[in-house]
Amino acid sequence: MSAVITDDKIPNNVNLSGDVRLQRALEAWQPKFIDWWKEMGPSGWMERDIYLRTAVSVETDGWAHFDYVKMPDYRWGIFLEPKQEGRVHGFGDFQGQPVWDEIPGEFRNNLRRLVVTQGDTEPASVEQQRLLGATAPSLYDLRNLFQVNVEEGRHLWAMVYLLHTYFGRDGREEAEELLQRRSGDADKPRILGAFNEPTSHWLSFFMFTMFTDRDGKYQLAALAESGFDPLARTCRFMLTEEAHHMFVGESGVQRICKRAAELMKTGDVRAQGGIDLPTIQKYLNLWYTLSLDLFGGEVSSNAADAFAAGLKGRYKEDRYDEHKLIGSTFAMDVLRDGKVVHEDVPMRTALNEVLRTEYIKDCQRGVDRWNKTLKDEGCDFQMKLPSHKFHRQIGMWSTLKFSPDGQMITADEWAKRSGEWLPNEADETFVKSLMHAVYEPGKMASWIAPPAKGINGLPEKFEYVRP
Ligand code: BYC
Repeated sequence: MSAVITDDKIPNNVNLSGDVRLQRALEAWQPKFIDWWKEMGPSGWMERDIYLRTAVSVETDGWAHFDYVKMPDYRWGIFLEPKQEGRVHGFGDFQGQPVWDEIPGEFRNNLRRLVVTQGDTEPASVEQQRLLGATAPSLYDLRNLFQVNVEEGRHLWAMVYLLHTYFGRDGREEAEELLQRRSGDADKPRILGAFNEPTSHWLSFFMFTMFTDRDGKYQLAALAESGFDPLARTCRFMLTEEAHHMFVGESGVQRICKRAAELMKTGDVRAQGGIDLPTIQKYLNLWYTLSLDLFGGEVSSNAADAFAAGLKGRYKEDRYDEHKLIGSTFAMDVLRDGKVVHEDVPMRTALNEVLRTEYIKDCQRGVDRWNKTLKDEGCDFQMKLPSHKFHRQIGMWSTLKFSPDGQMITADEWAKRSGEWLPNEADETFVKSLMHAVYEPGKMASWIAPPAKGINGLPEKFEYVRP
């Protein structure tokens, strides 16, 4: 195990050449991945030189090496954080015992399910975004889209490595299926809801990277605590890459808000080619609530089992004093006989809600920064996260209807009003009507403000994607 990533056919820091059988199996999967990338990756951009960051080592100074690369030549590979000698289980029934380098048989199925679910999201997001290059608001944004895409491709590699190495034949079959499911496909959809939703324009892309990638941050952080050490180490390295994706989303929406606020000073935002703030709020409502669903049910025996077995912990487990969670409870809203009541729920079964609560706080911090931008522009409108009960499709709130401020409403009222709260067809048509590619270095589409600075210290007018 070294920090340096090799130049092998499959770049890695796990001494892949020391395990010929595994190396062969992954080398057989590699061309299928490339075929999938060419078919389902960014459409029409494969021959272009893109200014991308690639990992050359897992050390702080090595994971962000910038250069022009053609996307199919990107160094997808297997990068794990170095092993910490003496690491022990940090939580659950095995707390204090040495972490595992192999999976005990009784936990194999549960762990495989988590790894497959995580792995499935990565190619799904690339599929969702594959047509966006045709309408990029600038070369800067185009390059950021591709950076996100190639890294999601690498995150698929991270999970496929685990499947091939630790799950035998089942794992190899799952790795094949990860390349066969398709986002939004009626017959073989991706596993989780949000990853089958269309990301048909850049406002949805920025909301996706703000809210859905942020779910990724929290899920990966929970898996980074795992007592199955190879999973923990691979997720830790993935988290370093994930931060950029959320930056793309948060700063993207912030720039759209800024532009709207600027245009408000001179007239109607839409008429001047901007996206008005109430429309931005609707897309926030949509993508935030789709992403809330990704945390699973509020009360979940799956979550309790994963915690007990030491497979999936909480966000930054170190912050807590108690790590077994036997006998403790979490106070949360639940449904009892059709009514919302606040109740103590056994902590282990409430862990999806605990993680979702941390996520909500993090989303609020981002929304606060957007609101500061609006205020600085002299604008009174403030963006707001809707209630966690609003527009849910997974968990206990999905059986009823709630308004954005969390009031229970009838199905009739929902039918009448949901078009005020979520993007309707007219909004979707309007937003799409603004999406025209701007490929001239330094130029921006009418609906988005320029970024505060360029990539890697370069100017905003740098040619991030060569013609
Ligand atoms: N859609 O006990 P429950 C990312 C299913 S994003 C559809 O309530 P559990 C990324 C569930 O599978 C991070 N089905 O939930 C971001 C189960 O089905 P089975 C991805 C759903 O299991 C942007 C049943 O409902 N990370 O990285 O405690 C770009 C009851 O489940 C959904 C992970 O997913 C849904 N939303 O928790 C690129 C981490 N939710 O098994 C990448 C690994 C639940 O009964 N996964 N179901 O048939 C997990 O930790 C858990 O599987 C979940 C669900 C948190 C997702």
